[in-house]
Amino acid sequence: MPLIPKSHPRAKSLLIREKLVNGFDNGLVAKEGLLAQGRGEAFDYLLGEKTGKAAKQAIKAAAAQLLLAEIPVISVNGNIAALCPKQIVRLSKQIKAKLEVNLFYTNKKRQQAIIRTLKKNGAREVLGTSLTSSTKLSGIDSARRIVDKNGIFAADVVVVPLEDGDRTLALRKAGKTVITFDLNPLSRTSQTANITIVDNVTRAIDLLIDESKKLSKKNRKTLQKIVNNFDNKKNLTENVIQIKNNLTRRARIA
Ligand code: PTJ
Repeated sequence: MPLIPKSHPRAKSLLIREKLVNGFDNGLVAKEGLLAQGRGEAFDYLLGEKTGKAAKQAIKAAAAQLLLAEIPVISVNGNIAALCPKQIVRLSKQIKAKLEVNLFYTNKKRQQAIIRTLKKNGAREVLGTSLTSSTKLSGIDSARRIVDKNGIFAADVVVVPLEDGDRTLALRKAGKTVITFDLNPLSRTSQTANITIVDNVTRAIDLLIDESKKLSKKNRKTLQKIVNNFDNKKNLTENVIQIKNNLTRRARIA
């Protein structure tokens, strides 16, 4: 008998947890990554565990921004490699983005395990481990400062899903456009990114792939208009209002 029966009311959420735990057992996820998932889950609960209107708008803006990019790069950490390796590779192919492994709790063994997983899922090249092309991004003291000259360092648009607090600002200061997935609309990363998708990455990633496919038929002027019309601060506020409305509704039911 499976430990998580399909009929369990929280089966979906528990199965996502299993992916993280398996990712930890297989050397992809940092211990702290398990805690990060817990923090995300709490916000997901408050958001109603669905992709809201504001998240859909952010996904559309992110797709347009990625299609406009000259050198888009997707930064991959342990949680992402465990949660959605197939989709992250699919997205990179759809928008012609490079993949770069970049860890906060860095170690060589985990880097290699993540690269192996991405390659098993169809990635041709994964940057982030070459000593000859590595360089430092200023304004960060963590291991995340070590980046590839041909990857994050050269990028004009960087996707940093499930990010800790210190890199987005440094990337912005380096003139890059930053897109993130973060269930916490109040986090420093959410507040500093150009486009924050406030949704569970396991739901939003497929929507971003679909939207990128759809928008790839549009011309640059249309894509630029979508980006220009997007206001991240306003979008984050809408997410906070979504949480507030959910809580108000639940307070009435209780
Ligand atoms: O693999 P490493 O070494 O690079 O480490 C990665 C983690 C995630 C451990 C590291 O970046 C970290 O400590 O992140 P934080 O500071 O815990 O922030 C992670 C953010 O992602 C939090 O705001 C969470 O709410 C959010 N989050 C967690 N799970 C999800 C999520 N957002 C979207 N989808 C999720 N599944």
